[in-house]
Amino acid sequence: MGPEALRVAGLQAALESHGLHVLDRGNLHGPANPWRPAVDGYRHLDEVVAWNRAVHDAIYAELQSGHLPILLGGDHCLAMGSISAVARHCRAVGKKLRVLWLDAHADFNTSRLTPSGNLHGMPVACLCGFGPEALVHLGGAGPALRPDQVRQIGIRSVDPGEKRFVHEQGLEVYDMRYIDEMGMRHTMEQALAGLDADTHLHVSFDVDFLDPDIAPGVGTTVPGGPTYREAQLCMEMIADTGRLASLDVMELNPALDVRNRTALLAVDLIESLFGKSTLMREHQARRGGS
Ligand code: Z70
Ligand code: MN
Ligand code: MN
Ligand code: MN
Repeated sequence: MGPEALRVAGLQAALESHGLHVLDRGNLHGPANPWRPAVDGYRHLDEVVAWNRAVHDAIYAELQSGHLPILLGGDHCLAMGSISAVARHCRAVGKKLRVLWLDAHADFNTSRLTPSGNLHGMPVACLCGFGPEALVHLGGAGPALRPDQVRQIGIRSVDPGEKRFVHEQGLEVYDMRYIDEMGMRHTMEQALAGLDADTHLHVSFDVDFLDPDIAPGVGTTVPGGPTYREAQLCMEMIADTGRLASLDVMELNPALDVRNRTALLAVDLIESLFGKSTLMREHQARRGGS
C-alpha cells in the first residue's frame, strides 16, 4: 500500500511542478507474504529473492535508458534489488557509487546475528556480501558494495551483534548522537564529502529515519529521529550536490498512518531532494546573500 499512498499524496504532480518528466511504471508483482517463521535465520527467503529479482530488473532497465529510478516500497529488503542494479550500472559505465542510507536502523544483520530473521534488517549486509548467495549475487558479479561506499545517517536502533559487525566492517555511521552534537549541516557535509562528477549518488530513504512525531506511518517507529527542519536540510544538501541518480523510498505503511500525513511529508521531502529550494537560493544569491 506504500506506493499507492505516495501516488495519492501527489508525488508525480509534485515532481512535475518542478519541471521534471515523470513516468509511473506501475506496480511490480511477486509472491504474497506467507507469514511463516524463520528458516535457517531467514524469513521468507524465496519470496524476498523473487521480489528482489523483479526490482533489480526494473531498476536496471531504467538506468540503461538513462532515467533516474525511484523505487517506492515496500519493505527495505527491496533495496537489495535496487542497489545491486545501481552497482551493476556503475560498473558498466565506469562510475563511482556512493550510497546514503537514511534510517533509524543499520540494517546490517546476518542470519547468525538477527533477532527476527527479517530480511529488511539485513539489506546493507547482503549488499556488502554477507548474506545468502541468491541475494549477494542479484546484480551478477559478486557483492554490490564495499562498506566504504556507504554512509548511514539517523541511526538509533542497532542490535548488539549487529553493532559489533558494523564496527568490524568499518561502516561510516552518523547516528543521532552525532547529529545532536554536530548538527545536520556538519553531518551532511561529512557524508557528502568527496563526491565528484564521476559519482553516482544513491539515496535509500527508510521513512522510519524521521521522528515518529512527524512520521507515524511506518511499521517500526523509533523515537528521537530527525525533526522536520533537520530532514529538510538533509534533503536540500543532497540536492545541492547535483549527483542524485537513484532513490528508494521505503517502509511507508499507510495502515499505520494518520490521514496520509506521512506520505504527504515524504512527498514534501522528495521535492526538496529534487531541488525545490534551488530557485529560492538563486534568488538570494542575486541579492548578494550566501
Ligand atoms: C531489527 C531486526 C528493521 C525495520 C529494519 C529491526 C530491523 N534490527 N526494522 N527496518 N522496520 O530485526 O533486524
Ligand atoms: Mn519492513
Ligand atoms: Mn531500513
Ligand atoms: Mn528502519
